[in-house]
Parts: sequence; structure tokens; C-alpha cells
Amino acid sequence: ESGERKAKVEKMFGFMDAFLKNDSFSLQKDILDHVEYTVARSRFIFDDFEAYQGLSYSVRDRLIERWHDTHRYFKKKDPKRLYFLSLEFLMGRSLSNSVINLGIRDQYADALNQLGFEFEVVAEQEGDAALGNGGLARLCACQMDSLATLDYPAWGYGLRYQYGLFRQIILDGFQLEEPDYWLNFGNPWEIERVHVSYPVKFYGTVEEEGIQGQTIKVWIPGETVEAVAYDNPIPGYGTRNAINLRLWAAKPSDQYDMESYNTGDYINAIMDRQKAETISNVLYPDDRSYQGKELRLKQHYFFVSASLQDIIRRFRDDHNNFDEFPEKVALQINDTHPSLAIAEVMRVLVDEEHLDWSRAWDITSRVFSFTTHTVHVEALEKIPVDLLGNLLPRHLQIIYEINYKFMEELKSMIGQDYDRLSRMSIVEEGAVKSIRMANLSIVCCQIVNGVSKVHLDLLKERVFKDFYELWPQKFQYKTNGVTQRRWVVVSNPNLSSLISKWLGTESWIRNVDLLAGLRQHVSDPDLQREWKMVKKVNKARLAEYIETLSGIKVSLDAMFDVQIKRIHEYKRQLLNILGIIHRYDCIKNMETSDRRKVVPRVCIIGGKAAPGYDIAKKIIKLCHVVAEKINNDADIGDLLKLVFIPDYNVSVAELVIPGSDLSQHLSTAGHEASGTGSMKFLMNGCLLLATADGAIVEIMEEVGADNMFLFGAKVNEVPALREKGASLKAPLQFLRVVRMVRDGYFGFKDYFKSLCDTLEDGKDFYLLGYDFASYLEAQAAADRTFVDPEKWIHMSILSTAGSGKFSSDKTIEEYAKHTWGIEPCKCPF
Ligand code: CJB
Repeated sequence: ESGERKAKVEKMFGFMDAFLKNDSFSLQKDILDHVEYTVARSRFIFDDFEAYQGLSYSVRDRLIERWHDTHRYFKKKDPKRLYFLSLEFLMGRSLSNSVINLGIRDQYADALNQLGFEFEVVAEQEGDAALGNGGLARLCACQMDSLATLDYPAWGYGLRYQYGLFRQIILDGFQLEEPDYWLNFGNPWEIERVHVSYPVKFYGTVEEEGIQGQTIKVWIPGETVEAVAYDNPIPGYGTRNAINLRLWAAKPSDQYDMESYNTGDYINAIMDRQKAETISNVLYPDDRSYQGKELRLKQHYFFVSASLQDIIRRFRDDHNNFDEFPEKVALQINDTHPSLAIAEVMRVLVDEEHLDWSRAWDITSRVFSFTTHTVHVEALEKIPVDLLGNLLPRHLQIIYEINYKFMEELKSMIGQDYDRLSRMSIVEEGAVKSIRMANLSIVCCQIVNGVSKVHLDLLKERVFKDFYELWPQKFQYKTNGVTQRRWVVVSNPNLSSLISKWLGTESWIRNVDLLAGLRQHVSDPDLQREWKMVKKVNKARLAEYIETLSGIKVSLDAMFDVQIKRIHEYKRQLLNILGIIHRYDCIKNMETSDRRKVVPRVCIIGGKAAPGYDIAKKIIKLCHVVAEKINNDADIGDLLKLVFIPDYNVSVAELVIPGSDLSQHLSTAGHEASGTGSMKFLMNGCLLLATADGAIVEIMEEVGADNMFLFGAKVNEVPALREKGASLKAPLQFLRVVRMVRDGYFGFKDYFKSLCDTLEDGKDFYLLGYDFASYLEAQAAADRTFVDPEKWIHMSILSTAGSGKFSSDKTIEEYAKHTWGIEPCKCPF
């Protein structure tokens, strides 16, 4: 840099220092300034929400400063960058997480105090950013936190939905969906970039043109929509780095159709223009089911096209030879949703940059990597050819060409095995001819990742067997992880301080291996006492929440037993409810003297059902009718309570997890690719009651099977059990509780009929009947342990101590080394 420029930069740094100081007086002044000038409320009277806004805008200033410095530094160093493409990011709230990562939480709490506000109360004012459905989307949020913390030069790209995941309302025990129009009161965490916008094109035709004796394909699109960037800074912990999550919103394009204006139909022309905005309006709430909807496909391409224009523009700023593209760019496709990016990169390289096909393909296949999150072949995304050909005619041609070349190559390797060829083809023939996006991704990417060890085994043996046999070296796994910053430091500050005290350092917040150091204190009575105390305080907070929600008073001496996650048949919330009915039934039939031996339980269930998922909605209703019966049975009292927590989301999880004793992960083995909820509970010292599925198998290796309550059929037993079907006799206790539901013991007999039918002999696909007996045994083991508090605490401490492997920091380090080939790029302070 020239001397003059350098001096200017230094002067700017000086200014920043003058503006953004973190002492209590400066923070108070900044908050008040924002209340007065940004929020436009009087600094003399403002409420908690306005205090939240003023505070957040002042945090945002600090984020922006770091974010600018980070990007300036990245630009200077020009490292290989990772671009993380995902249609969903479930960020939840930002305030607490940001001030903790910036290292100024206590200063802010103090400043607020001086102004007459309480940090916790103000932080509660923030709504969740719910731009995702569940595990897959929250995983991305955790990974962004780790990417920033570990100083990786990364960008996230996604969509800025105006309606996030629906809010769940429970009316008479039934789920209703309410739109989440979350941007109503502004969003301090984003920065609108009106100047960062790109045209995205759809429809039209492909024509051939001759250029210098060569015929090239030219796409003449029929519709243009503008993508505008909204940037969301993501601060790392213990570093100056703040990376960017860039979300796109659709706006009408200025390249409007003059003709329609000139025909005099001004109003209709405006209405048509306005329709463009609908593309990024709403997040699809169906977890794992793909319907060939045009709007969804439009969302995917809108997102892919805008992101790639941005990425290529940045690359072009410093490079003019696309052969360097794979050295500077790693593109991560999160599930198949962004996989049109493969065809888009090929289109740009071949049609716009005029590279020949094989050079373009070589470059493309070296930049992409793909992570799949499913174990179900049926859940893999397929796009009907008619739909794709109409919306993106050139992309369809490109995909056909990729497939043609792949099929030729495959034939030369495996010969004329037509069954196998048709299974592996990117194009699926059949009633609805369609494009298999997973096959496209596998063919293109050099690395395909699963999300746990078990998941990888299933990919090899079942889901992508043919591909694995062809290219075994492509298949890897990176066990999912969660960030200890949000899931312990933000959500469980008491535990966090306790851990730091006993480890003698806060370094575990960045270096999670240190958690293992708790093991050496596990038998120390002081630690045990303090550990127990922290749990009790968290349980009291949760109990208060439950009482406010439902009016139900729960006993803090009871075991808080929790299952919170999306409602799905394979996750078997139904098994949990049937277990609760069984417990209720046993208590009812006990001699009064025996009741003293019953371990009191508060069973907590929470989760959303996809709006069109009938059986899942029935499970929610069943939970409510069973709760109604049990909670109002004076005979039962504190021995058993059942609470359904409505509108489960990230911030509810932050409250519930620290206050749980036991958490349940009941998926039929072979169905949960990984599971990440279990990791959050584990870090918080909750004991797990689980099947040996997904990442639980690795958790077992870390904390030891004797520190968990495991049950159920194993992954490799499930297929044979299914084959046996009707001859698998469910135990009598199971038949009895199902009969109670069927016979209307809890009411709604007709309504629950179809739910009960799924449990009949031979139809019980998820093996609830088969697993019921061992489930009850695991529950009994949990009860026996709970009455030995010392043992319970011991197991609890060991759970936290063994949770280090399940930090997203670990996952990200693995990806960085073995998949993306990126290095940290730490912005100097
Ligand atoms: N997952 O949340 C979703 N949605 C999908 O459509 C497919 C998978 C989940 O992804 C998580 C992150 O990898 C996994 O931990 C979880 O097992 C899986 O169900």
C-alpha cells in the first residue's frame, strides 16, 4: 500500500477507537444515541424492547467494524475461501451470542444496569431468526459460529425469507400454524446492501450462435428478478474475525418490460413486477419431503445464481484465469438443495467464459463438495424434467450433457449392466422423468460427506451403494457438532462459570478438548454439590416457564425428562407417549404403599409437525389428551406430569436443555443421520436415553455406554426385523397401552384410529412394538439411577466431560483439512 493510503488507514483506525469504546459510559452513550436517533424514541422514556433495539444497534456497530477489518484483511491476503451454500440457517437470537463472542457482555450488562435495565430482560425481547426447519439448519448456524471463531476465511450464503418457520399455536391440543412475519420491527443484525444486487434470470429459450467458426449455446431468458444482498456479520469468539452470512432477497428488476408499460396496462404491469418478490418470501416448512413445486425450484436457482455471481465477481477482482478457481474457491453444497450450482458453474464457464467442456468440468469438479443429511433414498430430491426444462432450459441441457458423459464413462468401467446404469443415472426415467440431484452432486463432487460414522456406513451399504463401489475414495464422514458458545456459554451461564472455575480457565470455550479435564474432579464432593446446585437453578427457571405456559406447577425434585425435536414418526415421540401411558397405568394400579417408590417425573415434549403431516399432528394431539388426563388426576399428583411445550424453537431449546435431567433420542436405528440435539444435552450434563443410532454410537464411545441408558434394535438388526413383520409379537404391555388409546380411554377414539393402525402387527414400520420392552427397561434403569443422586451427578459430569468431540469446532477443523483445503486467516487486532 502507498504511504498516503497507509496513513489514511491508520487515521481511520484512530477514529474507530475514538468512536467505539467499550467502557461503561461509552456503551451507555451509544445505547442512548441509538434509542434517540436510530429507533427514534426519546432517551428519557423507552421500554425494554426499545432498549433491546438501542443496545443491538450499538452491538451492530462493533460487529460492523470487525467485519470490515476482517474483509479488508481477507482481501489483502487472498486466501482460498470457503463458500457455504445452504437454503436454511437457523440462527435464533443474536444479541447474547454476539456480546459474548465480542467479549463485552459484562460491560454491556453493567451499562444497561446504569440505565435502569436488566440485560437478561432486555435480551428476552429479541425474536428468533427462524430461517430453517430443524437440525440441518441449526447445524449450519453452529458451523458459522465455528468458522468465525477458528478464523477461517468463509462466507455463508442463504435466502432472506420474509416468513420464517411458522409459529406453532396449540388450540384444544391441535397444532395450528401462524405465519412468522419476523421482520415487522426491523432487524438490527442485518445490513441492507442495495448496491450489491444481481439480475437472476428464468425461463426463455436456448439458441445456437456461431462465433469464430464454433457453435455456442445462448440462453435467452424470459424473466429477470433482482437479488439484493443482506449481510449478517457473524463474530468469532476470542478473535477479531467476523465473517459474513449473505442472504438474498428478491426485488423486482429494473430491466422491466417496456412493452407492457406501453400497452397502457400500467397497474397490471406493476402487479406483475411485484410478484418477483414472492420468490424469497417463504421458507418451505416440510422437513425432508420434496415436492416438485416451481416456486421452490425458483428459490433454489435464485439463491444459486445470485451467490455465484457474487463469488465469481470477487474471484475476478484479483484473478483472470479460471484455472485458479479451485485454488481460491471451495463451494460447499449443504444437502442437495443448492446443487443446481453445479450446472450454473458449468454454464458460466462454457457459455460465458467460453472454456471448452472438459476444462470447465475439471474446474467445476474440483471446487464443489457435498454433504448429505439423509438416510432415506425416498427423501432424495428429484426435479421433474418438464419443470426444470421450462424454468431453466439451458441448465437442463447441461445436466443431460453431464449425464451423457458420465454414462459413457460408466459403461466403459462396468460394461452393459443396464440395471446399475439406470440406478446411477442422473436422469430417472419413469412416469415422471426427473433429475436426481444427489446423483448429480456425487458425480461432480470429489468428496461426499455423511454426518456421522453410522450415516457413512448407511450411505455405503444402502443409499449410495452403487456410487460407493465405483468411487470409494469419495465417501467420507464428518461427525456433526454444536457450538459450545451458544449451547453452554450463552444458554447455561451458571454451568459455564462452574466449568471455568474447575478447569481453572475459560479456554475450553475455544479449545473444547479441555472439557475432558473435568474427569479428574468427577468424584470431588464440592464439584458434585455445585454441579447439582446449577442444575437445580436451571430446573427452577424451566419450572417457572412451564407454570407460566400451562399453569402446571411441577416439583423440582422430579426428574425432568425431555424430548424436543421435530415431530416425526421415525423420531418416535409416540414411543415416548406410550411409555408415559404405561407409567400412568402402572401407578394407577399400584398399592398406595408402593407409590412411595415411584420416581416422580415431569415429562416434557416439544416440537413442530410439518403442516401437511397428518400422523405427526395426531401425535401432538395425543400428547395433549394424555397430559390432560394425567395432570388432572388427583390420584397421581407429583408422581407424573406431562407437558407439551408449544412453539419449540432455538430460544426455547436454550431454556429447556440446561434444565433437563434426562433427554430422549428414540429414532428407530438407521433413521437419524446424526442428531445434534443429543450433543447439546450432553454438553449440559443431561443423561441420554437413546437408541444406538446416528451420532449416539460415537457418543457412547466417548462417554461410555454405562453413562447412558441405551435400548432398542441395532442398525444392522432393523432390516431383518422388518422382514419378519407380523410375526414379531409386541409385548402385552404395549398391546395394552395401544388398546387404551384405541378404545378411547383418552377420548378422540375415531381421530386416533389411523395412528393406532400404524402400530398393528406387520404395519409397525418403526418397530415401536419390538423396542417397547427394552425401552421400558432403559426407563427403569434411569429411575434406579436417579434415586442415587451421587451416581447421577457422576454420570452427568462425565457426560459434559466427554462432549468435546461433539463441538462444531471439531467438525469444522475436519472439513477445513480434509474437504475444503482452507487455512485460518486471522485478522490482527
Ligand atoms: N436433517 O434436519 C434435517 N432435515 C432434513 O431435511 C434432513 C436431515 C437432519 O440434519 C441434521 C444435521 O446433519 C442431522 O443431525 C439429523 O440427523 C438430520 O435428520
